[in-house]
Amino acid sequence: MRKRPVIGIAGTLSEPPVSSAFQDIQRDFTNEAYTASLVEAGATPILLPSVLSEVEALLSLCDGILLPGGFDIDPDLYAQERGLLCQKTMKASDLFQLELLRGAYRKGLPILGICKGFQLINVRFGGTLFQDLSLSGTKGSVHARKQHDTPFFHTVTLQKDSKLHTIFGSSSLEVNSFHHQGIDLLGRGLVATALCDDGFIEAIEQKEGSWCVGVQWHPEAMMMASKSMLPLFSAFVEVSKPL
Ligand SMILES: [Mn+2]
Repeated sequence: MRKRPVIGIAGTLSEPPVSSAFQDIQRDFTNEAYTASLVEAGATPILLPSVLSEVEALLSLCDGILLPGGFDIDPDLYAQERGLLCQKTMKASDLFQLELLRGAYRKGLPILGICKGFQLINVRFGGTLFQDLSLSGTKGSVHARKQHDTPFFHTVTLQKDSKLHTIFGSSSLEVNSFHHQGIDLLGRGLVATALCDDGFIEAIEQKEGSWCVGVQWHPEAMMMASKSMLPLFSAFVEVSKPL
């Protein structure tokens, strides 16, 4: 039997729920939307625990890396002071995920970044973020809703000659939006490949090295209701084929 590509999902550290008997022990988690989307696209997903010293060993198990959504990135990692509008951060998660990304890129492994993962790719290559979209000078309220149970969508325009344009065979997409931060300065070697009508960057690709794509929206959450985002996961899994 041919081996299915193994995709490592970076774990996210979080405080335990109130029901836990161990209130001082953090959890390291992913969610079923990521695992189900990867399985549907033909991969075997594995959860990579946030153990910084094991990054190289963890990477050796993987044919591709998925960087998931999560808390805000510690502004210290893009050389900014924390502002009042920056929300909860978990620097230990950021440092692990950044090291995973650095290692994956060095080894030429395909990388898919989602929401925080997309922002992390930008930070890895020296880019910066708006700590809140309201600080950008334009109206950023279109991108986030307080009630996370109400899916909110907007249109993005895909740039010609981008991987996303090829993957979807279309110049625009309807995507969900659950972010209060966004890319300000674009990192080295990155191209903005999807834009919202208000000018915010919604997807990026790295020009050189690994297949490295980041999207600001949550394709894995969209997969729970429709197959419209399956081409993205399928393209990622396809390039992650074991050698
Ligand atoms: Mn958005």
